[in-house]
Amino acid sequence: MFENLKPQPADKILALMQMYREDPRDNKIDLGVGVYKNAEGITPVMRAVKAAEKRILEEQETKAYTGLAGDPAYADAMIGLILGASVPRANIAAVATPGGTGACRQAFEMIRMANPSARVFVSNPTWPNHLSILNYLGIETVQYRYFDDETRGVDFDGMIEDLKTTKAGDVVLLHGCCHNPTGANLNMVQWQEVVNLINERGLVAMIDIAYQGFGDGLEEDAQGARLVASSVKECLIAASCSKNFGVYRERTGLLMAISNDAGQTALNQATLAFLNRQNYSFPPDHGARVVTTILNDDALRADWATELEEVRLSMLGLRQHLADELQRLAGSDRFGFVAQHRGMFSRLGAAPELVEKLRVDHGIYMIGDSRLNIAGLNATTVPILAKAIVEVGV
Ligand code: HCI
Repeated sequence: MFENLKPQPADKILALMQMYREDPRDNKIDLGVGVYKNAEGITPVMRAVKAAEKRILEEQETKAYTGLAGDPAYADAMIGLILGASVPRANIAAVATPGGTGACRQAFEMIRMANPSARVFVSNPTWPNHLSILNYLGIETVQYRYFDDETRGVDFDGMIEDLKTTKAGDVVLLHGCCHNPTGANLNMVQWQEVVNLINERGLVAMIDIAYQGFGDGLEEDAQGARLVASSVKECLIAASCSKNFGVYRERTGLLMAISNDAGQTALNQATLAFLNRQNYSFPPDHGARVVTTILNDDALRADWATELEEVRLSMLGLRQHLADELQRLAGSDRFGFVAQHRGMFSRLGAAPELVEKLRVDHGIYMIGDSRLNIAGLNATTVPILAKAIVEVGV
C-alpha cells in the first residue's frame, strides 16, 4: 500500500524555516515564518499566559473530556473578543479547533457539506494553506485580484470587478486584518462595499482572523469582521490565538458559524460538533483554557492587552525605521508602503531572483513571494536589510 504514496509538495514557509536552520552563517536574518520575535530574536511566553498556566496547574482538578465543541466558556470569551456586542450570541454557533488552521479546515468542510458546488473566492495572493486545504478537499477555488504590484496597496477596483463574477452561494474568503502575505488591508469604506456586494449577490462570507491586535489595535482590527458578521445573512469566522496570545504550539483556534436567523443556530452548532467528532473528537483544551482564564480575569486581561500593545507598537516602530532607511538609501519614497502596511508581514514586491539573491548573498531569509516578517527585525538588522534591498536592486 505505502508504495502507492506520492511525495507531496512541501509547505514553502516551513521549508524555508528548515533552510534557515541549516545555514551556518552567524549573521543570517530570519524573516520567514509568521512567529513574533522580540528584539533578542526570542518568541516569549506572554506574562499573562504564564500566570494563567500557573493558576491552571494549581486549580485544575480534572483532565476529563470537555465537549465536542470544547469548553463553552472559551467560545463565549473569544466571541466577546472578536465580535464584541455586534451580533447576538443566539445567532452564533462556535467550536474550539486545533489552531486557526483547524478552524479553516472545519469551515471548508462545513461549506462542502452545505453546498458541494460552492466555489471559494480567495485573494490573490492568500495564505498558501488556504489553497492547499481547499484543493485537498476538492473545493473549487477562484482568485480575486487583491494586491496591486505597483502601489503595493489593495487593488480594490480589481477586487470588486472579480467578485462580480461570483454566483449566489459562492463563498468569499477575507482576511479580518493584517493580510497574510501582503500587509495591505481594506479600509472601512471598502469593507462596507464588500458587504454590499455579498448581500446583493447572495454570497457567503468567510473571515480568517489570525492577527487581531497586531495591526491598529484589538478593537480596530475587529471592525471589518464585526461589520460583516452583523450585516450579512451567513458568515463563517476562523480565528487563531496563536499570535495574539503567543500560544502557537498549543493549537488554539475557534470557528464560528453565524446566521442572521437564530433559528438556524442549533443545526449549525450540531454540525460543527459533528465535524469535530469526525476529525479528532475533542479539540485541544490547554491553550483554550489559558485564553479563557486571561479573558475572564480583569487583571490578567489588562496585562495581556498591555503586552500585546507593546508587541504591536514595536512592529510599527520597525516598519517606520525600515521605511525611513529605505527612503534614505534609495533616495525615493517608493518604499513608503512598508510603513502603511499593517500586521506581521509586508510584501516587498521583489522578483523571485532578487529574493534568492538576498538569501544567497546576504543570508536574509524571506518567503519566495517577497513576504517578510517585520518581527524578525531589530534596530541592528533594519539598516542591514535596507542596504541589501537597495543593493540587489529591488
Ligand atoms: C505564516 O507564516 O503564514 C503563519 C504561520 C504558519 C505557517 C505555516 C503553517 C502554519 C502556520
